[in-house]
Amino acid sequence: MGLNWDIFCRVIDNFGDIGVAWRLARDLAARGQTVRLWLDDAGALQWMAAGKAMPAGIGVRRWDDSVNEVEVGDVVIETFGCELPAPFVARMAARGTPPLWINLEYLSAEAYVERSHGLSSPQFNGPGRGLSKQFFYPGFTPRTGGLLREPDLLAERDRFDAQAWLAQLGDGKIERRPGERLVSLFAYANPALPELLAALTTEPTLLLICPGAAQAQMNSHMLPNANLRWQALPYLSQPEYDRLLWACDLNFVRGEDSFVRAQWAGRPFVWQIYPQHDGAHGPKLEAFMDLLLADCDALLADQTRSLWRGWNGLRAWDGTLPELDAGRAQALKWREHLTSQPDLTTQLFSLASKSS
Ligand code: TRH
Repeated sequence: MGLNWDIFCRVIDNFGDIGVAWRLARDLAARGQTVRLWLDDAGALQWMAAGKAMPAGIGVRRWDDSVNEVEVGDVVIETFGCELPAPFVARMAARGTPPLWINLEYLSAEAYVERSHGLSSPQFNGPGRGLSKQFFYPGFTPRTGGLLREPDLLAERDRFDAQAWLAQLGDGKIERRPGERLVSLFAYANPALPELLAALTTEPTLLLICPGAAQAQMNSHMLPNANLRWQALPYLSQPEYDRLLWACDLNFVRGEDSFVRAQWAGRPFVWQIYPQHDGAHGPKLEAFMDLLLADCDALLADQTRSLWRGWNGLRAWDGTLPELDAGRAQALKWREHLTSQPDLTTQLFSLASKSS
């Protein structure tokens, strides 16, 4: 069933909003859908979508007045409460068959997600009178909207040749020495960075740092000893960033989308949560760790909690890194648990088929 989808996204800050919207658009288009992606700032697509031609089925549109001239699609996705233009909503209400109207929310493992996923908000007033907006919460359990996972993702990951891929990374300038542990770092500015660098010196390590705050924070004085080397990466396209996560032994990720992709990588990872002024990120972090570590060996669980809390500035950290082999087994088990649930796009399809 090929439908027309309108996805709206406002870039608040960083790259998570556009990252999720772009990944969703790509997944829909790869499954035969036609997508118009409305963006107020498409700047990050220059690197996120680099390398290949625009995938067939996706039209990236500037979120301006032209939105009021097009025919409304079968499904309208408002990402992260970005508020659709009133004239567009009025035309949604006037459409012969009203579109399925989804508000795609931020990802969280907290209990409210299961309670709120699927709730409807009937519009009694305003331009959308008569429509009903449905809240869609991604998540990690069967009573949520699931996670973005392309149908061939894990098979591609299994076929992946890390050695060959690394050889061409950064124009061939990334050189991993034999026996070196490979760690990727995508992070907000973090006062715990020196502690992390010290902890990484316990084994020969090559740290690959993504652009942004962490690269800006680094300088040569911060390398405690020769066991640890680092190299700066350029921005990679989304598929290439996924491959970076597949290639590394340990990944430091942040926000929402890189955090999810680290879970599909099946490698140990550390999540730097998006910090919120009211401290809401603390319980959000704990809720995810409770799920992730529910059936985990006690030592690994303790060390993981301690590292994650320390990396997020929530508690002191004693500098212990969990053992990588144990972490890898745990990451694979967690991934298996996640793959037993329907992915986000499949769940959207099932809502769309019920509404048409
Ligand atoms: O950039 P982020 O910190 O985004 C955050 C979060 O989404 C947060 O919840 C939200 O409130 C805030 O933005 C506004 O991290 P995130 O979510 O991982 O998004 C980064 C995107 O960039 C993701 O799609 C992966 C992509 N990326 C690449 O494509 N190439 C790269 O080289 C790198 C480093 C990232």
